[in-house]
Amino acid sequence: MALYSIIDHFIPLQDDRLLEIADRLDPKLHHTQVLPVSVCRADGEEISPEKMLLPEALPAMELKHGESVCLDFGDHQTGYLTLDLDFAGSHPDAPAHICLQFAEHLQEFTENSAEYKGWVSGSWIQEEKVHIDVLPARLALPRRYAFRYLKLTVLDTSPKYRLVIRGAECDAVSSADDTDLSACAPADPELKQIWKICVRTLHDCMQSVFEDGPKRDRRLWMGDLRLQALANYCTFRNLDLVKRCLYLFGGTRFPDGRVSACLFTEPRVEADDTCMFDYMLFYPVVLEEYLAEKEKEGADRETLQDLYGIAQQQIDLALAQVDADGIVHGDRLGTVFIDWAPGLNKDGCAQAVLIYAIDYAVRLAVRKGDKERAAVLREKQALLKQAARKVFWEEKEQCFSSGGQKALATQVWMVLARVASPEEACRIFDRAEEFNRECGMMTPYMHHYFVTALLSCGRKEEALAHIRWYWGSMAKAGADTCFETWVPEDPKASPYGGSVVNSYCHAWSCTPAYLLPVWFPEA
Ligand code: RAM
Repeated sequence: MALYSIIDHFIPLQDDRLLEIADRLDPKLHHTQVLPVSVCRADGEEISPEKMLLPEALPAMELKHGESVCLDFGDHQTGYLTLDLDFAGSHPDAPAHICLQFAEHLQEFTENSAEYKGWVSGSWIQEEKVHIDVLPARLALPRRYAFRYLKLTVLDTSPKYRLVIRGAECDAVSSADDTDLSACAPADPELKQIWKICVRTLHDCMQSVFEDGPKRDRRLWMGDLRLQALANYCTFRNLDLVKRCLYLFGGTRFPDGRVSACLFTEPRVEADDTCMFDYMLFYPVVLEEYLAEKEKEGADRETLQDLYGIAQQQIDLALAQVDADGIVHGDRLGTVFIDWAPGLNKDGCAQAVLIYAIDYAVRLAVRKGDKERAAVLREKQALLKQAARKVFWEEKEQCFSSGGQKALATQVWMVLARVASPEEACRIFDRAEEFNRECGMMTPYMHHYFVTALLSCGRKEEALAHIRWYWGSMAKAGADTCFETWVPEDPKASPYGGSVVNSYCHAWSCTPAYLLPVWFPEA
């Protein structure tokens, strides 16, 4: 189901002072030159690691009409490609027409982009057709790509010559500095592999903002930012990048003050005309977590001063949607994300996210010395909890149900919001499988919250087992970086109507880089 809104003549509210501060925090990008580590012919055959040869073999692979090669750059890269092209045979009497396909995961080469008819634009598919009129040529592609593999197919040359690739390089970019990596990898080999792909994911998504994915949508989303910031605190510790993102979200908002679900930074900073109830509520969460982290290096009163009002406003705007019965009903919720699981009823989750976000707004109020606000919020939160209990708790069934559905996501968010007592919460997860069958989870984003809900009721072993199983199955499926959506029993699942637009390096999926060091330092 499409999840965006289109508002005619949308003019975001703009705060130039906040945007100037964000601009001053624009990070320097680090450049690394990456060469292919192996190559192989790929003429219609399946590409497999066993067929790969050393890159020195590349120039000898002269390509005629319809022939292809695949280059492997050794790991996931976010960057710019340059190719040195030449010819063998007679002087070229016609242009070389080539097709370049970039893949983060080999599975992408098995897709037919022409067949894609989903709701997310097919223009994200990383495929280019280029004419080269004069050879030899140095072809520097202007677009930034996210890839490990490159497939080059000759659509046509002429019978008089063959295309030769003398060299290829990627100018990989990231604002994360590997030398700043403060975290240590877990000793356990399986967890170490998971941690490694998570860190690589975050690294490749850290650009001038925390991008959701460098393949798609390449922009800053609030829900994603929350999880990226957590992983960043345990790895690259670029606190200024989190601060920049908070100022960006604060500096361009909906005219009524709501924080947008995502924003653009090019050609100028501008809020997207999509707002999501849960995402807007993560603003106070990210701000509070940033300030708590920053405190370890010395307090940041300025950021608190600048953004406190905006954070509290998100709660107030959400509270304004609460009905007399203490519930934010579906018709007043607007768009809610939570997860891509098809058919998920999100009403209960949304109510729970509001209760959860108030915890952070209270902490912000305490930090600010705003006792009155803290007291008001606590009161409101208690009412919201009571109402949630009344409407969503099924006494007989001892679980939560939303719109008649007992989805796992609803249990997770209600537990995180502490609408269930600790004993009830713990018992709920004895039946996780039952709720999963009723309506399961589709994204690593939601799986993260499942793991934290398990941890919140002391089910530590299960939380670790879940990380091993879920992220481990991604690693076994050949992930160099974490996938955007992942259903182990249905690897091609996509919320978009075709997995060809799925992102295979998506930062909201990298949270074991936070969960493992914080919760399992002994692992
Ligand atoms: C997807 C993006 C992003 C997510 C939104 C809700 O399109 O990939 O990561 O935050 O949906």
